[in-house]
This record gives sequence, structure tokens and C-alpha cells, in this order.
Amino acid sequence: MQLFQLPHSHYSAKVKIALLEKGLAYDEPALGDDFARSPEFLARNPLGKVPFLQDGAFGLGESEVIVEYLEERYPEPALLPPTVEGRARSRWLSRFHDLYLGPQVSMLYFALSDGRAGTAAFAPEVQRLVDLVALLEGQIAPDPYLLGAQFTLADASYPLTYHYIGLLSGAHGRPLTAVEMPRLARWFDAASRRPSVTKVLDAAKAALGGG
Ligand SMILES: N[C@@H](CCC(=O)N[C@@H](CS)C(=O)NCC(=O)O)C(=O)O
Repeated sequence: MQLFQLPHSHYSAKVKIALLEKGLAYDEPALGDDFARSPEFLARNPLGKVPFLQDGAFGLGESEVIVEYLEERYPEPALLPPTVEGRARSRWLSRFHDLYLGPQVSMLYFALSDGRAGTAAFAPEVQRLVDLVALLEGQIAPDPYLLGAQFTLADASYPLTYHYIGLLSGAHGRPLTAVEMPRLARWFDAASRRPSVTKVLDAAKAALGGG
């Protein structure tokens, strides 16, 4: 299998964690800086985004669709709960990540280099991150993972995003720490002990310059 990815991409991190948890071997083809406009990559993935998985002749984009594909194609070990309600809950948490928290984190990341950071007009965007984190805190009760003893696709979604929440909230002058997100912090403490998560976080930190 080939995974087109970027080490600092939180959506790519989710897929890598799922691949590692399932013990699936994969390569990470090198991507140029301009990959999103490269005709070769666009021919593979017209959206021009990573992650993109190539499994034999089958290619697939969108992190959540990829991990759901992996779960069906390679069911062991299971990364979705055994009950209908548990699977729905895992998907809700993954969807919350992909549609709300993840994009807000991306926006704050890019704002650090495009001149928006620190402006009064941008302050509501920083507050929006704080609000989304508070909302998530109210939705989880880690024990030790987001859905209990089983590490699920929901858990795969958040490790690098959690790292970014600490990093970016501080860089934007509104540091979020374990005091304001105790449940997430407790979850991260357990999740980050898994070799899959450690490996992906280490690669991301190296790409970010040791952060
Ligand atoms: N919803 C997509 C988001 C993917 C995404 O935004 N990827 C970013 C990197 S984190 C990307 O490829 N950006 C390149 C670009 O848009 O030019 C997913 O879950 O896979």
C-alpha cells in the first residue's frame, strides 16, 4: 500500500495511526511542495489533498473514508466498537474532528504565517477553537480511550490535533492547557503511550522542527 501524506497533516496522522494499529505495511511516497497542483498527483486525486491511499489498483481520498475502508477491508484488529451505538459514537467524534475542530486548527496554523494572527479581527477565530475544545470536553469521558477500553477510529483522529491545540492556542496568545481540557489531557496521556501514536507524533514534531 502507498499512503500519500504529509507528516504534519492531522488528517494524514489519523490514517497512519489506523494503518499502524492494524499492522498494515505501507510506503509514504515523497511529495513535492507543490503536490496539490502537480498534474501527476491530481490525476490520482482530483481534490489535490492528502491523505490519499493507493491499495493495489484502488485509490481513495478523504481520511475518514480511507479509515472506514481499511476497517472493512482489513477488519482485524477492529477499530470500531462492537455495538451499533458505539460505532455511531465513534463516527460522531471523528466527524466532529473532521468538520469542526480539524478545520479550525488548520485555520489557526495557516494564520500564523499569513498575517491574520494577532489581529483584532482574528480574535473570534481563536475563541472558536476554545469553544470547540470546551464542547468536546463535554462530550467525552475517557476510560482510558474515548469509547472505553477499545482504541477506536475516534482515538486515531485526535492525537496530532491535540498536539496542535496546545501549540497553536499558545502561539495565538490564548494557551489551552490540561486545566481547561482535563478530559482530553487524560485521554492523550493514555493514547500517546501507544506505539502507533508515538511514531506518528514523533514524525510530525520532527517535520515541525522539533516542536
Ligand atoms: N477532509 C479532508 C481534509 C484533507 C486536507 O485538508 N488535507 C490538507 C493537509 S492537512 C491538504 O492536503 N492540503 C493541501 C491543499 O489543500 O492544497 C480529509 O479528511 O482527508
